[in-house]
Amino acid sequence: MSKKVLIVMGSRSDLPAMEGCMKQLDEFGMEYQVRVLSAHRTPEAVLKVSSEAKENGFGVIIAAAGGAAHLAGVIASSTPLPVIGIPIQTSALGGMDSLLSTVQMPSGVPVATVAIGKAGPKNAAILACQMIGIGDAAVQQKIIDFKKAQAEKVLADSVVE
Ligand code: RP5
Repeated sequence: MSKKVLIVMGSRSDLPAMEGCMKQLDEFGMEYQVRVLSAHRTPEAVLKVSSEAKENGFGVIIAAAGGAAHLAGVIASSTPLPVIGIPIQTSALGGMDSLLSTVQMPSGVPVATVAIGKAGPKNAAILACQMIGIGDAAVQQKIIDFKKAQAEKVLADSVVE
C-alpha cells in the first residue's frame, strides 16, 4: 500500500493558499491528511503528530506556515520522514519572513523548502509524490506521465506568431 502524505499548516488562514497543494495531490490520486496545528500555539500537538507520523503510515510531511514560520523546522526535529516546507505569503513582509525562517535550518535538520506564492504548494505536492515514488512504481509512473503531459502542452503551444 502506498504511503500517505501528511499536510500540516499553521492556521486555518493558510487554507486558501494551500488549495493548489491538495488539488495536485488529488490529481495524482495520492492519499493525504490535513491538520491545522501551530508551532507556537499548539507545540505539544505538533510534536505528537510529527513523532507518530511514520508509524501512522505517512511517507512525507508537508508543513506550511507564514511569518515566523517555525512549523516545518519543529516537525523536522521530531521525525525521520522527509519534510517539505512551504513559506506562506504574508501581508506584512510578502513571505520573505516565512521563506527565511523555513529555509535557514541548522545543519543536521533539513527542510526541503519550496517557493513563496502559487508555485510553492503545487511543487510541494509534486515533490512529495516524487519522494514516495522512489519506493512505489505506480506513484512514480504518475510523475512520469505528469511531466510528459506538461512538456507536450508547452511544445504544442511553442510557436509565438
Ligand atoms: C502562522 O501565522 C500561520 O501559518 C499563518 O500563516 C500566520 C497567521 O496565522 P493567523 O493569525 O491567521 O492564525 O503561524
